[in-house]
Amino acid sequence: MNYQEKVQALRQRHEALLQRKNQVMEGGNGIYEKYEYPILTAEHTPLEWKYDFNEQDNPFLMQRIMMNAVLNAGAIKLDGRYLLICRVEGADRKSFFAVAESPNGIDQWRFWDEPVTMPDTEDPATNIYDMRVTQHEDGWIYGVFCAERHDDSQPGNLSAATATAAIARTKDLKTWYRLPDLKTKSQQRNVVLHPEFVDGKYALYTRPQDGFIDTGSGGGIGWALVDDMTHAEVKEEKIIYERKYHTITEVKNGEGPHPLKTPKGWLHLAHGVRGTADGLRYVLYMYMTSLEDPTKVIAKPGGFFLVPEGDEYIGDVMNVAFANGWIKDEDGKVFIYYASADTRLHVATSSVDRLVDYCMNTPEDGLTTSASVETIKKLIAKNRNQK
Ligand code: M1P
Repeated sequence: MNYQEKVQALRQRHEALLQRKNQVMEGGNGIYEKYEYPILTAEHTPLEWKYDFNEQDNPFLMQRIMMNAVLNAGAIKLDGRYLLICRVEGADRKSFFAVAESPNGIDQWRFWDEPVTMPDTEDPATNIYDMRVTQHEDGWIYGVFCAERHDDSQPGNLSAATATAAIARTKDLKTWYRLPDLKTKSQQRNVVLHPEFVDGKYALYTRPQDGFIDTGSGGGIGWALVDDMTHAEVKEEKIIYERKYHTITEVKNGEGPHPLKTPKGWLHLAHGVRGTADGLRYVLYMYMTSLEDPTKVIAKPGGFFLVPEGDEYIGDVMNVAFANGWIKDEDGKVFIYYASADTRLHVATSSVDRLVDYCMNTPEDGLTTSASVETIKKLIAKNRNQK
């Protein structure tokens, strides 16, 4: 094959991947459907980001810049278009944001030509990732994401880092206006902007943490009201979803995307983390809060909602399911975008009615084996009465 033929073959393979249709996987749990293929991987990133197509400069047709992963995406439906603001990670370990678009929310995802140019603050971050996107009733689309910097208070420790909630806003996902980072007493990751004003203020879901990885003694999903997103400061923080011993949130938890408003309450997707002999296990879980008081949890289904399965276990960080984006369609269909093993992105589909039913009718975690057995026996007895 000559150079041009090699380029053509490369482009054809890439195009076939982008156009591949996705199918619902058989079986399932009735709560949501998973799909056969991941929706976005490093292989989906545009060839122009990776190859120099000048034959003189790149006679071996090598990738000049390699991509490692596409994961943890914020999501929004804008002017009828399904859009994901993905965390793309290069071979150099740096994450950046890039928008991918699909005509149906399921397949044929295609990245926009260029990654997002995110302006820095006067204290530039080393790495940025995991954007939660909120179309706020103030008219802006906000992106709240993690900005990671070296912790210069520990000069001898190359792994010492700090996590801060960074904020930017846009009208079109193309031009982003960076705002000052969120001011808080502790480090923060997994900060999410609620879509409506509450008592005339902006409301944030927070995740206070003592260190870069450890949430420390406190943790849990917090709630804070903020006067002004252009100088956002958390003065008071209240934990609305605590971590609990011997549950899926024992080590830490964090809000996923912003909650969806339903007639029965706010529907939340979050992640919970527990320790195992093999490291941390990240799973997704759900809960609901009251429309009148969004800090009041009104439904707390026990256990996990979605976990990595099969190939999803394997990747850069094993045993991780993570989600920071979902889209509710006009007909009530819900697209849940989750990443597996910090490596690739998937979609699962459900509906508002099914997710509310799941939250309202899944038994709570009784926190002991005896309670779990009693819960199972109650269901068995109920089923006996069906005969
Ligand atoms: O590696 C799993 C996840 O770890 C972090 O999440 P958390 O702050 O809850 O520990 C984040 O770095 C996230 O990006 C990552 O997927």
